Amino acid sequence: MPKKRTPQEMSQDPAAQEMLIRAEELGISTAFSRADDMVSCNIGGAGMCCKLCGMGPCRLTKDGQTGVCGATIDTIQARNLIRAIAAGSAAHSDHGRDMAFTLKATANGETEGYIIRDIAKLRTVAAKYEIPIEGRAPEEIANDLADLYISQFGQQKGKIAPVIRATEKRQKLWEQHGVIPRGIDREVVEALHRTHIGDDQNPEHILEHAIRTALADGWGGSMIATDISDIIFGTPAPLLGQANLGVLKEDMVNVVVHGHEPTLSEMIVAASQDPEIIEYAKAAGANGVSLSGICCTANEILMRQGIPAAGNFLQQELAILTGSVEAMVVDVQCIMQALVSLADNFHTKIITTSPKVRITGATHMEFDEHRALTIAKDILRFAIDNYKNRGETHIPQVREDLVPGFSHEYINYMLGGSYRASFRPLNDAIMSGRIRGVAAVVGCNNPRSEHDFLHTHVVKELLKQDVLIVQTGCGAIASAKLGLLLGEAGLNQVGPGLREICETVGIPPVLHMGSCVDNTRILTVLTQMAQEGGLGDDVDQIPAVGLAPEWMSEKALAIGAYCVASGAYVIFGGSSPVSGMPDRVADSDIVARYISQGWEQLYGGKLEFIADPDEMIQKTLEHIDKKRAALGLPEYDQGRFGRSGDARMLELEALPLADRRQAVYGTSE
Ligand code: NFS
Repeated sequence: MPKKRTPQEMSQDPAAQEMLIRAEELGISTAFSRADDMVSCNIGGAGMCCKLCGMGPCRLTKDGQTGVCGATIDTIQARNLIRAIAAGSAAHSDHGRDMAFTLKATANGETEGYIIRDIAKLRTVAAKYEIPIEGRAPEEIANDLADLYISQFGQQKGKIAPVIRATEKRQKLWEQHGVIPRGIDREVVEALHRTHIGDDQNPEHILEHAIRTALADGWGGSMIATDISDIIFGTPAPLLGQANLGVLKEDMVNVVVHGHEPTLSEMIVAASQDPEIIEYAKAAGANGVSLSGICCTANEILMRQGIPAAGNFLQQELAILTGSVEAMVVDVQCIMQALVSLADNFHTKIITTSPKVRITGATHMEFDEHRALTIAKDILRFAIDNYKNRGETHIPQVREDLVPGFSHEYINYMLGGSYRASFRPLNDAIMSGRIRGVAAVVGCNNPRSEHDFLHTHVVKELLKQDVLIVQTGCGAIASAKLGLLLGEAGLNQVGPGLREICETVGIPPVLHMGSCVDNTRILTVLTQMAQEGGLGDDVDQIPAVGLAPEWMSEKALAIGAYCVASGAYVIFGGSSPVSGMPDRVADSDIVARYISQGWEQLYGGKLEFIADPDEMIQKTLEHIDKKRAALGLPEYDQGRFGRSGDARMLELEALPLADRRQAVYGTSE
């Protein structure tokens, strides 16, 4: 029998624990309990099961064994990995495609409720592709940009346009290795073609195409999604938000938006503030409509509107368990099918909205950007009508403030102000050793590990080592719940050098950069840091590491692969999909070795799966220090900093006057 965990072992979050206890009392299953009941398959989990044709499935468990067709374990693992990367790239990119269509429709006045909000970003992005901007209306520019972006998906030859935003050196490297994506859809289709029975069988050759497919995501679909979301909904800048289940309201109609695309959730935000809707809610006996988000759609509206996040991936079911949610409105990705049967125990309505996603038993109210505001209002009225059916509620009174909104544009601005915005101060801080390096801690939750623990353990330990943290996705929400996204955390939870920076610039030590498609903002930051000078001339030389401690989705693998191809060392926690035979020595695992040492030789970045969080931290610091040494930077020494700012003032204040004079002026006179 598998081990049954206690709520405290399932999650470190007190709000989640409270709801897990409630689930148990009510006899309702959750992803946590199902993970306990369902032992994962270690053959499939390690990528050693091939079910690509009807001669199998072939489960390879012994060294030297092959599938019916003769496929080796290495070929099978490579094929499974590229298929996952292709699916992840497809998901992100299809989101990007829909954003591009929305931009086109908005530019042509065909949408309802959308405007081009960030004209400056529109012009900046368009100018990168030499789309004329001078003397043109925003709509004309947006129309051209939308056409360019839409064409990236079906393009057959050449290079996808956004790769020109990488460093010169990186572009040459990709060119040399033949991995620049030709068209976004083309690379995904080719990944499927190559892995059909009887096609590409050389693991390294398969994995080179995995790189090209992932690049089509990171420097293609995802980057397009981020650009357009900023153009239509505004580029994020810091604001105040809240996170955790305690944001749900006892006296209001709670509507939780869950999924990924900002197109619908932003319209629901607008609709919820409409006087007509507020009146309708009041007539139903509520004090209005309270919106909150789950997963990446939460991050989209949190970053731009300060709409609270009810939680991350593993809290979607827990939100419903509060009994206080009138409607959970979902679009695409990371939506558990279990929501519908779970909601049957309460009054909650699950509303699917994407033409791509239906869940049996859910209410479908299809979204269409041409009638966006009308549909958003219909959805809200439907939720309000359900308020009268609310039964007993149990909302954990746990929530934390946070300051999200760190787009790369804002980071650039905050470091230098309007007139001298640049990454210079950040590079200087790394060069001097005040900041030891940068870590991006991103990605999912996974019920196989303690919810939020791996994310926040890694973050907290790295902060003490003066590593500046940037986060997106569910990882960012995990840290938010612990108050790590507040300025105060920059004073008392970090090493002395990083504290000086947080204090001077006035930032939290963990910068929330957005949703998972917004990992492209991290690519941009790293590229601009390389271009700024002093940290080498390409991303692979920067003392930086990417981590996905609680990964579970195929999208995470796509992100990992494009970050590697962009030059980053990427560490995944949990289990490895390419771990191979238990009795094989690690080095004979061709795929695991290739994505680490092989890719490092080619791209300067590598992908590794490390289950132990302390080993993740140690490898991160080693890598950062290795990169510092290679750049000839001073060795990191925590003792050199921290004697400035508020802490120093307090220290001086405690001294007798003469000693204070001595310390400040070098004389007691
Ligand atoms: Ni990204 Fe994982 Fe999903 Fe967002 Fe959360 S689970 S890979 S973080 S919500 S996509």
